[in-house]
Amino acid sequence: MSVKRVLQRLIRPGSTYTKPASVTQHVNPASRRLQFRYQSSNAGPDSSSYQPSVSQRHNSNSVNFPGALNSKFTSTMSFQNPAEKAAMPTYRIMDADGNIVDNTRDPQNASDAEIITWYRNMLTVSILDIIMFDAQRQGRTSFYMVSAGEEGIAVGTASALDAEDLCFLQYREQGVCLQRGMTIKDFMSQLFSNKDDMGRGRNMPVHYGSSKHKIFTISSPLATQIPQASGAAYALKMQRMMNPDLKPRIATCYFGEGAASEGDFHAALNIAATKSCPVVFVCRNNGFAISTASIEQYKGDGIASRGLGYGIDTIRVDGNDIFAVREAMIEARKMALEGNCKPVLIEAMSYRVSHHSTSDDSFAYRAKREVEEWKRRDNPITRLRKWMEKKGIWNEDMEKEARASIRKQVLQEFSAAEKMKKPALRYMFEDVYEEMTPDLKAQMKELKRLIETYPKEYDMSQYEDGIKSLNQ
Ligand SMILES: Cc1ncc(C[n+]2csc(CCOP(=O)(O)OP(=O)(O)O)c2C)c(N)n1
Ligand SMILES: [Mg+2]
Repeated sequence: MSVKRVLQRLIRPGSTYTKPASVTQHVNPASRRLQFRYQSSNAGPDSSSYQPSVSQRHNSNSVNFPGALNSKFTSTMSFQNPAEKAAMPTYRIMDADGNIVDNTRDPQNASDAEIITWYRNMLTVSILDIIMFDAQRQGRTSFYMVSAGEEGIAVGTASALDAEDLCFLQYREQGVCLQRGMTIKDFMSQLFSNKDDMGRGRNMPVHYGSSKHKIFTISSPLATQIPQASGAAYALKMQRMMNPDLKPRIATCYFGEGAASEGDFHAALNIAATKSCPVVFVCRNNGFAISTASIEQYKGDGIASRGLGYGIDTIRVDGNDIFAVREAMIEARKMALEGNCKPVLIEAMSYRVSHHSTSDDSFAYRAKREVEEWKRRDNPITRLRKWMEKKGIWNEDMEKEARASIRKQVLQEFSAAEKMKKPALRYMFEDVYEEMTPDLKAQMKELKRLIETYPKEYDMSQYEDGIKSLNQ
């Protein structure tokens, strides 16, 4: 289903169109006050945040122009230099050795069993990654992207979400899918584009989507998901305005620091801030956008500084610390839903240990030694493992058993998915529109004619229902 249709459905039923606010300028000669009055022709969900009047008082010591409120006048000329300001701190609960930094409190309000589930999910992602990367090298799949080093960000943030929250992903967030209940079979069906793939084989490998798990289908053009998430969050907010009995929900949006260079990122943050949308943006800052190191991509203080620039509550967290990431998301979700709602930005720091994708050889642009050092020094999986071992809820035998059983399950699903038929060819034409258009019907008929004319060129046995699926 197209995003437009999904959003239309989200907004229904009974939604009303909110006309944009108009701005009129009034000069009151008596008080010599310049006023900008914002009038909404239809008091929308943000009417409470409109400034009824913004005025510049005579002899005031601070600027009150409508474009910059409460800025103090100064007679010292000084250009603000961002390089002189301290970088935003990085929040962490647990250090690289698995020790709790602030041991005056329990790191999590979660049971041991839940923490073990997060650990197993991170492990599953990393084992799936190794097997699928090799499968691509053997020519058994066309493409794959691993999340090595970023499993903690995905699993930790997802563990703090409600099952009904909406998720907009980039592509390196398999951990979110797993934590939300997608199975290894679901992954394999998508990766092999077989008949059980929820996307019916229409997308590149790794571009997962699942309406059941409220995961919008991943799309390759970078950053498209960011304004979609702002829009969906706005729709969620409007839904609740029309029906306050509805459960509060947020949209979450994941993207890399490279995607944050796209115009869509800026438009999305601005609209989310000005319309007070309940969306939590999660930027995975892994240091690279394919071969472009972040140091070459921007001059500012990471992506977090941009959140502040848009008036958004922002936190930077240590992405290798699953406890910190989860806690930040719990708090961000709460903040996003409070009062009139608002967006929140989490910048989760990590290092992309892997190549960008199976199409990339990262040693062409970075030293192998640097990568090896990161692997050895810090990792979200080993960090949590060390913590669990110190707490006495994990040991070497459990590790061996977990790795062996996950590996076995992945391999079983791999070979089952690989043998399964491809989706019926008819799905190339169906679902593009609610009803198949005359053009699409003509194309489907033409495909059938071609296959019948050149039967040796097309192996129809691998497609569900063979050529029959193309009957009108
Ligand atoms: C609009 C657009 N431009 C370029 C690309 C090619 N491309 C795919 S991934 C990528 C790097 C993205 O980096 P980042 O957002 O940091 O995510 P990461 O891969 O590091 O997880 C680029 C440039 C694309 N898919 N879409
Ligand atoms: Mg990146």
